[in-house]
Order: sequence, then C-alpha cells, then structure tokens
Amino acid sequence: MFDVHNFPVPAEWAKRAWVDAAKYQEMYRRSIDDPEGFWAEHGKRLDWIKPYSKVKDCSFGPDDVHIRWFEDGTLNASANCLDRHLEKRGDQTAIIWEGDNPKEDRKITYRELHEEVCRFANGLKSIGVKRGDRVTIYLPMIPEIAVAVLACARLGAPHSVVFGGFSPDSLAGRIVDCDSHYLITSDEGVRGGRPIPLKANADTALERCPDVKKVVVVKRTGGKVDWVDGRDVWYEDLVAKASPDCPPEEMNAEDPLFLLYTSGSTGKPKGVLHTTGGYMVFAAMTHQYVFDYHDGDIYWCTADVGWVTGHSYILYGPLANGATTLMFEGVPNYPDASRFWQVVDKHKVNIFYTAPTAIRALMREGEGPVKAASRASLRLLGSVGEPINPEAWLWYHEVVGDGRCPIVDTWWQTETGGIMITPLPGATKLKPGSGTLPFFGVQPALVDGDGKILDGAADGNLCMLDSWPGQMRTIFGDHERFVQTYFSTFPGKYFSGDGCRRDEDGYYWITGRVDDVINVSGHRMGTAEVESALVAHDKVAEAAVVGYPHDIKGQGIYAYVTLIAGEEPSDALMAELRKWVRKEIGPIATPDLIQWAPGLPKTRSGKIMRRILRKIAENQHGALGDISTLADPAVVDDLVENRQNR
Ligand code: 6R9
Repeated sequence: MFDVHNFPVPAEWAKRAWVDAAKYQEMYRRSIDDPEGFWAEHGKRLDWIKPYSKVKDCSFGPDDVHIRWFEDGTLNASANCLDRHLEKRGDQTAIIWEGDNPKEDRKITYRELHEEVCRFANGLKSIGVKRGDRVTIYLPMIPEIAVAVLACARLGAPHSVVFGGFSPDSLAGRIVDCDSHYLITSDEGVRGGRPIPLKANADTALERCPDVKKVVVVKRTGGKVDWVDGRDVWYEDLVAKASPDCPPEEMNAEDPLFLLYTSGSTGKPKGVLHTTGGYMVFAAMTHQYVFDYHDGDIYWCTADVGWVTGHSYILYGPLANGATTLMFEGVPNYPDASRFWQVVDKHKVNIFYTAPTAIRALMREGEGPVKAASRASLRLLGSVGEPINPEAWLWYHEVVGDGRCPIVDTWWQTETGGIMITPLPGATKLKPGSGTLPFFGVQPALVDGDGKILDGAADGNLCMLDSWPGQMRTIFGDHERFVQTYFSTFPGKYFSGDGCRRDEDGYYWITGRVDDVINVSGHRMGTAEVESALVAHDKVAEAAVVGYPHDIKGQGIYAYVTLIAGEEPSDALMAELRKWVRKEIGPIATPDLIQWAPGLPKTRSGKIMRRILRKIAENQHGALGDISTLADPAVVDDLVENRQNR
C-alpha cells in the first residue's frame, strides 16, 4: 500500500557515490557467484600483518556448523583503526565528543587517540591483563570507552561492553558468564543532566563476582565513590604512569575480538562472539558503502557503544576507514527537543544515523525544534534497530532532511556484525519502510514454516543461505546453543528470528520478530528475562510477558501477573513490581502495562498459550483463534474483560 511512494536516487548521488545502480548489480552478482574472489579482493582493505591465503571455510550444518574467514591471516584491529592512519591523517579528528552538557565537547585526533590507547593498553598490562583475558567495560559515552575498547583489541583481550543502563544484577550475570576478571567503569555517567551511579552499581554487581581482581575507574564527574584498596585503580593514574609505546599483538583472523550479550528467547542472555578479520572487513566495508563515506565527511551515529550499532558504526567501521566519528553522551530531548539538530549544525554533520524510536519521539514535538536549526550540512540519513513505520520515514525525509537526503534503512543484528539489508544511497530507489536490498555477499531467503524456500513476492521467515564475513562465530562457552538457536529451526540455514515480506521488486520488508523476543525502542528484550525477574519477586506466583504496539517505543512490554495465594492486587504493588524489574534488569525492561491475572491460559499439558495473550495485549481479542485446546476457557474471559490496552 505504501509502494506508491517511490523515491528515486537523486541524480547528484548517482554521480558522486561509490556505487550506482549498475555497479551495485555487478558487484552483488560477483559477490554471490564468486564469494572467494570477491572477498579475497575486499579483505585487502585492511592492513594484514601476514596476508591470508584462505578466504572462506563455512558450513551451516546440518552436521558441523563452523564459520571461518581469512583464517590464516594475522592482523590487529586497533592497529587498523589507529596506527595505519598516523602517517596520512595523524592530525585529523578521529572522535568528536559532544557532552551531555551542550557547553562541553572535545576533539581527539588520530595521533592523540593512538597515544592514549597505547598508554591505557600498557596500563591494563600493568594490572595483569593478557591476550585472551575477557575484560568487561561498563562505561558511559565518553571518549574513554573508545580508548578502552581499542586498548583491549590492541592486547588481544576480548572486550565485553555492558550497556550503562543495565542493573548490577545484569552486569554481574554477564561478568560471571564470560569469567571476566577485569572491569572498567567510571565514577558516574551523566545523561539528561542527571548523574548515573555506575561505580556504585559495579560495586553491588561485584559482590556476586569474586573472581574480579581489578576495577579501573574513569573519573567522569568527580562524584563520591566507595573504594576497595588493592582492587580499584584510577584510569588517570594508570595512563599517566604508562609508556606511550605499545606494539599491537599479532592476532589470528579468527581470534576473538569481542563478546556482546544479547537477549534471546530463553531467560539467559547470549554472549555473541565476534572474531577479528572478517568482522573488521565487514564493519569497515559496510560503513563506507552504506553511508557512502568519503574523506572529510562528518559522521554521527547516535547509538550507545553498549549496543552492537555502537561497536560497528561508532567505533570499528568508521575508525578503520579513517573517518571522523561523533560520539554523543546525552539524550535527544536535553536541554530540549532541538538537541540533535543543534549538534548537527554545531559540528557540521553530513551523515546522521539514528533509531526509529527517537524519530517518533521527536516527531511528537512537531517541526519547531527541527526548524530551529539549519541542518544544511546533512546529506544522508540512516535508520536502525526496528522497522520504521512509513509515517516516521516520511517525516524524517521531509522535515529533518528537507526532502534532500536519502534514508538508508539498515536491517541487521548483533549476530550479523554489520549491515545486511539496506539501500545504497547512490544505487537504490527507496520505498518508505523497506530495508530494500541485500548488501554484497548477503543471500537472504524467505522460508515457510516447513523450511521450504519461497520464490518471488512472498512472506516468510528471514534466513541466510550462506555466510558473510561479519557473522558471529559462536555463543561464548556454548557452541551447542549457537547451533540450536540459529541453525536448527531451518537446518542448513541461518535463521534470523525475524519475519519478512518480499515484494514484486525483490525489496525486503521486515515485519518484526517471530520468536519470544520483543523490540522496545530498538532494544532487544527476551520476554523470558522479564518473566523471570517478575517471578523472582516474593509476591508473584507466575508471569507471562508479551509485546504490544506502542506509539513511541515500537513495542511496549505487557505483563500478565498472577500473585501468590493470599496477596491482593493494588496500585502500590503494581508500582513496586515495575520498580523491581527496573532494578533486576534495567530501565529498558520496565513493564508498560501490568494486568493482574487470576490465571493464565494454558493447554492441558501446561503450556502458556502466548498467542492468546498477545492478541489480548494488542486489543485484538475479537480474533483469538482456536482456543479449544485450553484447559480452562473461562480464564480468557476474565483476561479480555480486564485488559489494559484499550
Ligand atoms: C542492529 C541491531 C536486531 C533486531 C533484528 C530486527 C530489528 C534492526 C532493523 C530491524 C527492521 C531494521 N531490526 N534493524 N527491524 N528494520 N532496519 O539493532 O541489532 O540489537 O541485535 O537487534 O532488531 O528484529 O532482528 P540488535
């Protein structure tokens, strides 16, 4: 129905972009017909210590699942982001840091960043960090998060960044899961003018992590913190004492670069593992082509480094390309709803990459805050994290971009390492709401419930038929779960967990998750995680959590809660449960709606019928479908009558 709006490639884009429509076709064909040759060539964009002779060795099963790219090559990711740029662009700005407070900013050149990373890497060595050690990073959006990530990469110590919005409990779980003995945090973070007690959270988390030997603390606010002598060290002291000379470790292409935890459909977050060579090739190449990055461009991705978007498109991709990347500490509505556009004007941002949830929230504020800035520097807009509804797309295009800037709607996942389905601004005609076409080397397929591949225009489960260099290699410590999660639903194929439609033009339209994962403001949340937090409360007997459409967040969290016998529902208890989940997981997991459920709809074998709970939460109770397998159909009448979303 939205296919009537087509946005052709602007003529000047087709001319100046790296890739036009004909070149896209040609390069895409080659990447599929001859992946070895294609990636052998494009792998050269990195500086290798020892060049690779093997390019690709991948199997999606059914017997053995393994993924290896460039496997006999060696390199260092931090050297690719720093050292190799020193000669040509040592004095170019690598990172523009814009503080939460509009009066605070910093510019850091490649030479300065290189020196700080080397010093901190030596500092980490001095407290015992060695190649292979997992280092947990729990920092706000300050330049030191880039330094910490790159210093770990320099030492070959895989980092695990935990988003600063996660609770002590979530942090502890992630530290324990990867047996990390080192933590890097800060006294506090600042967002929207308010302090966030990161060190205090870390202290609480570490009560559960006896193996953490050292905690490095960056001084961000100077706020008061507790101190454990012998365990805690100031970042500033480590760096001041350390030598600026730190040769990068020679890493194998398949050595781990980082882990990043993400929610799955079971309660326990998965430690997604990415390795060095393939990930770096894919992050850098997608950054160049999707954002059509040219020397001199100012590029801003508003994500947090705590998510994969921040890893690939604030740090590794842009820095590998020698780009100028903007890092923003604050939030879109502080001091007011014009902040994004003020920052665009202040730093002359050309390429702007954000999430639909931010666009929808700003759209509510009207055009005024947008028009308060000129935005004249903007040339390209991007979207990531969840499907963008056509209304928000059109507002982004017309109001923010003044109708001049193409929008790249980029579909990808923590697991894919980089962008998979996306327009290229000089090549692809746009349709609002569609991620359009696959990137080079990406082979999507839509399959039906029986695993049959669907041709032409179709609606199905989004799978990948073959590997791409940025693909995750395993779940840390649990290869079995990796195989089970991604390669068993449709044997021989990678299953993304998303549903998708392909139209007559071969364009892809992501329709959302088809598993028990919901997408709240672009953040993945396993419903099972929220459920286990709720039942951990001593007044809760049982809980079931589903998503429902939410104007700003995309999806909201709807919780059905059954109390233990003798407990009475009350508004106070509802508030307490919401606070409880915030504390257990973090603010992003707070239920939007809670419904007291005397009972949950179950099959005779005791399985909760989520399909019914979803329909009620969506206020679609007229279409509950077949409920004949319910053990007690009366339960449903009560739930419908007391539904919270009307
Ligand atoms: C990069 C990132 C991945 C899930 C993914 C899908 C949703 C991301 C999207 C999109 C529609 C887009 N998603 N980008 N859906 N259009 N452009 O977000 O990674 O946090 O792992 O989330 O997000 O459902 O499966 P991650």
